[in-house]
Amino acid sequence: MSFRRSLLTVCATAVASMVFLPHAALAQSSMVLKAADVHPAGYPNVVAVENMGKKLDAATKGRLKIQTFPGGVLGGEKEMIEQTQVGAINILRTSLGPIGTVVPEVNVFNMPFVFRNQEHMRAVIDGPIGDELLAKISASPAKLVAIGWMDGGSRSLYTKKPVRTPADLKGQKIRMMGNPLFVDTMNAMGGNGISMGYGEVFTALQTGVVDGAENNAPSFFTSNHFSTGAKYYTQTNHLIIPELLVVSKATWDKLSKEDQALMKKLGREAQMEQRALWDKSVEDYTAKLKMAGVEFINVDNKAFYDATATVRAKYGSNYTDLMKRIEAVK
Ligand code: GTR
Repeated sequence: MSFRRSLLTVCATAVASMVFLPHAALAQSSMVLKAADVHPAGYPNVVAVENMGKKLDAATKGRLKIQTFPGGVLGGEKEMIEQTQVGAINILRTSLGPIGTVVPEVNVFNMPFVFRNQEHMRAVIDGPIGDELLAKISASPAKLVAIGWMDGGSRSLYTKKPVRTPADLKGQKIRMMGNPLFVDTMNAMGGNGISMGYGEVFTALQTGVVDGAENNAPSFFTSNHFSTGAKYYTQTNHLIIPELLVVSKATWDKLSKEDQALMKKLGREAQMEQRALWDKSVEDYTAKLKMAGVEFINVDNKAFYDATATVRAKYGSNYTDLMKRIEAVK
């Protein structure tokens, strides 16, 4: 084929494909979605979002991709929520804790001991109540579209002095996530709750600005907080807070209906995939913490449950019916 003929063939094919391409496909531009997380590469939530990106890439033939920014490189969780609200970050995996300050309706899941255990929390987020809360976030003025839950296990206390009862927390400054509900929770548990971003906790523990903090085993290990002398890990399991995958509303509105449906489907798949990775990582990091000399202290958490009744009464009065429905989930 001569050069001229082959050029003509290329042009003709290009014109034909433009003619036959559906209008919607022409309108959909390529996008690389920035996905942020405070956790490092390899953490279950980060891996689940990376895998979601691979599926999205394959399903859209490279038109939509996800680029992950782990390790808090785009800021602390509070700042990342703000950046997602304005569309500077497209996808965010965040704890529901700080989301409670922008969508107060979700605080029902942020209350101490609202779930009986992790299985109960999973049954709730997988069912109609979980869907309702995702919808509430998306319908709120927060400019976030919630496309799936993730597992954050349960949070327990780590301190430099052993804690067995609420009385042992007296005078101890304990870092809590940024939401007044958590400061109230720690104060009710007997300590002094100090609200602070995740990225500042290591130095605060090292310098004695705080005496302890609270988190799940994977976060306790990967944040290196255990290496600051906070080596007593009291199994209070006081907060079982699910985590979220949200898309910036500004980004969402640029997606076609089909792409939005695809993102929702992949968000739900990420929810299930992260859970399997999560269970494995809790086991691994628990073993690593023990190897590093962390002492796990088992307690009867009834005393902590009773101490926080005032917090459930104060915040729960906004969700009396919902709390009954949560309790009724088997
Ligand atoms: C982790 C959670 C993070 C962050 C952190 C914290 O368990 O996965 O999203 O909220 O806790 O304590 O700030």
